[in-house]
This record gives sequence, C-alpha cells and structure tokens, in this order.
Amino acid sequence: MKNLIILTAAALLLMTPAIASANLLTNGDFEGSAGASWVNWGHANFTRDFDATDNKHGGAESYKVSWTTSVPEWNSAIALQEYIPISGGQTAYADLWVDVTSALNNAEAYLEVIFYNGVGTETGKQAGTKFGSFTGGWTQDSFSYVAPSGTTNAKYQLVVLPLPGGSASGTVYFDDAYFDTQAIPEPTSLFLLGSGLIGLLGFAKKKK
Ligand SMILES: [Ca+2]
Ligand SMILES: [Ca+2]
Repeated sequence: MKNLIILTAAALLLMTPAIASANLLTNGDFEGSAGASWVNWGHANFTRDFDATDNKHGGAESYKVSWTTSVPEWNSAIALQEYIPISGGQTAYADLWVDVTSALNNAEAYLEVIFYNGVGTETGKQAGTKFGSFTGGWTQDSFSYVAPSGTTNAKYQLVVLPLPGGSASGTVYFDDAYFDTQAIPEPTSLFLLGSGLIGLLGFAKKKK
C-alpha cells in the first residue's frame, strides 16, 4: 500500500506540466450565465445567444450569432471580447471551435487576438481562419503568437464581420474558446499520461 501511494504521488508529479496549462479565459466554454465575463458590442441586427443549447461542441451551451435581415453597414462588426494579462516575449496559444451552420453570405467569422502595451497602444495582432462557408460540423482553429515587446495584455475576441457590398446573413456557433501561455494539452499526451498512471498502479499492485 505504501508503494502504491509513493507511485501514485510520483505519477501525479509527472503529470504536473500538463495540469499547469490552464485556460485564462473566464468563460471560454460558455457554460456560464449569459455573457458572463465577456464584453460584447456590435449592431442590434445580430441575434446573440450566450446560452445556445441547440448546437454545442462541449458541455451544454455554446455562443450563437445569427442574422437574417437587412444588414449593418460593412464596418458594424459584432465581437465578443475578454482581456487577459500577458507579457512581451510570452507565447500566446489561442484555440477555438467554430461551426458555421448557415453560410455567412458576404460575411466572415474568426478569432482574433490583439496585443496592447500599458498605455493601450496596439503592439501586435494575430487572426485565425476566416470562416465564411459551411464548416460541415465543429471545426477547430488554433494559432500561437509571441507577444511583442512591451505587451501587458491581450484582447481575445470572436468577430463576425459583414463585408462591403450587399446584405449578409448566416448562423455561426462558437465554443471552447481557449487562451493561455501554454499550448492546450493534446488528448494523446493526456491519454499516455493516463495509461502511464494505470500502468504504475498495476505494477504497484503486482509487487504487493
Ligand atoms: Ca460549451
Ligand atoms: Ca452560457
């Protein structure tokens, strides 16, 4: 039994680097109450549902944006934002799941992270894939970006941007938004860690 405890402790210590990776977004899974922690702005023609249950990637809820009527002028984007402290030189890992279920006519949806210094001047930015047509189901989009020198915080935002020249319509879902200074843990490495732990437990049992 003593061996088992020691081996379990050792295995947990080995797992620590994976556990240390944490989502810095407060409500990235949208399971919280409507809009909690996110700042949202944009044209009233967009219908925003922070508690969509009809289509989600994880959990019970997602964030849904849809619009069908005469559209806002091209520059009236809708965006949902969270601000996160991050220092220059740190690598930002951004991840998001997107499902375009009704093609975004004349519009695009994407993840964008904008970096700022202490006085609010932009130091850099990085956008993910620009989604416009059907994704054919939930699609993962991720990127990493080294925060430029002087950066003190980042704005993680989900953007739906109507393009110039005509009316736009569509429906898009977002879920499992992620931002951290460490990469999102790979399911395979978690699996290997899990199997390693089970193996160690089996070994300890055998020894007894
Ligand atoms: Ca969710
Ligand atoms: Ca919600």
